[in-house]
Amino acid sequence: MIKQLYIFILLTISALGLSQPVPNVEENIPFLMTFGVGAGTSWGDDDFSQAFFFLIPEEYDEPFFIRVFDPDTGGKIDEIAGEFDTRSVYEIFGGEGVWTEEAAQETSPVGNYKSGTLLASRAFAQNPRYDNGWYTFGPFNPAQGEYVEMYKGRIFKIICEGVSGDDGNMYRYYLSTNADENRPIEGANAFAYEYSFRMHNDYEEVSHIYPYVEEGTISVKISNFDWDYDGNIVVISVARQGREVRVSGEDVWGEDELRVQEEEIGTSFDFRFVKARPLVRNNNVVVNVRNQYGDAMPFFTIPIGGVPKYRGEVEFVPID
Ligand SMILES: [Ca+2]
Ligand SMILES: [Ca+2]
Ligand SMILES: [Ca+2]
Repeated sequence: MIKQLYIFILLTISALGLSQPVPNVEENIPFLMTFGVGAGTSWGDDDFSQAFFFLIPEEYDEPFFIRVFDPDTGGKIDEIAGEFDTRSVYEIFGGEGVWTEEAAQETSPVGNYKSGTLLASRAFAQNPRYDNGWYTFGPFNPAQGEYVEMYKGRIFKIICEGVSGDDGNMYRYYLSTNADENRPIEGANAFAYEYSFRMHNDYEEVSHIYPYVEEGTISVKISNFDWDYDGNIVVISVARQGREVRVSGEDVWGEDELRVQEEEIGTSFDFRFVKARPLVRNNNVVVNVRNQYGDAMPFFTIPIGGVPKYRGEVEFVPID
């Protein structure tokens, strides 16, 4: 019954989920951020590696592409340290174990996190050809992914790592049916167990991530790295109007724990990243969430169950 309900929810989203940029529009995150291994962690990236999963619905059987915006490190968009000398490698995996391998569902690049079959890879340094533009991986065949019954679809993984240099690589993804332009796959989604991203340089802009609360979740531990005291991180849910979470300073982790309420099961949290005034510029931050067993929880770019809205206090009207 629970599984059926879950699938129903996924299908409901499928009907709505027509856009597939990563990060997605609702997240309002300008860029993913991965630094070269030579950078100090005080720049805001704890491990120089970012893994993302793409979920292709089982009904979709055409070729698809994974497009990367600004894959290089150089030019206007990226974060320079001295001179641009960073190489980033993107690797795309499919096949058995790409997601089911335990290390793949962790938040650090440790053990067999590059599980599955390597389908494509490419390194980028400073490259004006791809600066402020797209590079396309593929075509891929959906059958190359790992089939996961619970998600009624096939999973692929892309890992971006800064293998040398000390600059920050900012980039985005798009899961597309087309090699030359961004055309979404209906019903597809993307998720990660840790987000390493760049905040806006505008305090009016609020970024979001949407961790999904599975059945059996009792409490969640929210960890954020190198927040630089840039305003507040606030949790909204169907049962929460806005609970502030302990935030981190420079080059350290901040942690906080929330008890999950019954109504929150089977919905997504809305973690809001609200910037400080005066403006904190070029802030990079890393976030992950774990349940009471210590398992990392997925953030879906298209929030499961939609963007959660606080349902408000229930009013009891006495009956005379
Ligand atoms: Ca450099
Ligand atoms: Ca870049
Ligand atoms: Ca930071």
